[in-house]
Amino acid sequence: MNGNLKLAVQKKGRLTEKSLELLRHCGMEIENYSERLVVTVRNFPMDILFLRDDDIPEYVQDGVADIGIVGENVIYEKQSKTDTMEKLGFGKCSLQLAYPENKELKTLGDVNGKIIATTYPKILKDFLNKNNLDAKIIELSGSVEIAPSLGIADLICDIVSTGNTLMMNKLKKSFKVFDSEAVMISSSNANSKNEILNDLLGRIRSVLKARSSKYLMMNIPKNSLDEIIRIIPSLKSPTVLHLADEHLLAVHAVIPSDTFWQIFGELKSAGASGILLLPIENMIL
Ligand code: PRT
Ligand code: ZN
Repeated sequence: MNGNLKLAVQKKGRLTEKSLELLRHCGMEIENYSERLVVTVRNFPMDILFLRDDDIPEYVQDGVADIGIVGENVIYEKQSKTDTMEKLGFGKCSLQLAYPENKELKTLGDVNGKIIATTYPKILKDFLNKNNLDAKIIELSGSVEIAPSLGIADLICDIVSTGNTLMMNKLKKSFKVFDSEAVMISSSNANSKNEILNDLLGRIRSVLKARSSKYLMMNIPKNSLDEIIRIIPSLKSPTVLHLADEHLLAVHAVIPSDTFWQIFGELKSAGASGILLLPIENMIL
């Protein structure tokens, strides 16, 4: 066994590409992995284990892998004894109760006495218990959305992302049971490889930070500087530069990505022109 950090990633599924993309943004050179179970990163002391997502919590819990990337829904369902180190901002979805369009489900209490099909019986059971509800759970291994039309369940409890699958099966979402996104989990064993792990986490955090921020550049009339500074939700004090035209200034600032369109109109009204919004590759604060 080498001393490399072992990271478990989903072999083939919704989290695979995004997980590898994140690692590549962290500077990792990962060769073509398609049919391999283990790949060693060329320029970082880490082996990537490709597994089914359902197996990742247990492999990490048992120390076969030191860390893993998996959805919170799977961690909860598997009741694994692992630590969540970082939310990764992708694989976002929610587990929702959904029912046939031609039926009514007005209050959560209407769930009482119903039959609910799901692939997440543990999460659903805890949700029902927490809300003092009594319903029968049918566990299916897939294609939960067809259970009501087959007549084997009144409702379903399934993962929803865009809502297209529900719509195609004439189902309506009603109550949210659980929110999920991809997270990095670790086992207690990972401690012995703390240095590598801290290096990886530092890189991941700086990439995530950079993704949630943008670099804003614009020219403004000199006399609107105070107003512009008030409008910009800058992480730090904005940079103000003189231009050849003495009536103008250039203002640069790092802003949270999701605020740009909220302030765009105000910036224009305050006289800003030549507005540029650029992605940030990496950010170390
Ligand atoms: O083979 P393996 O066991 O590894 O993969 P899997 O088929 O069990 O999982 P996979 O690849 O489908 O999903 C991996 C993880 O991605 C899940 O555990 C969630 O954390 C996350 N995720 C995010 C989703 C979705 N979005 C999602 N939309 N997982 C599943 N879905 C399915 C859902 O089950 C339903 O069938 O997509 C359908 C609904 O999508 P919309 O967009 O039509 O609403
Ligand atoms: Zn799975």
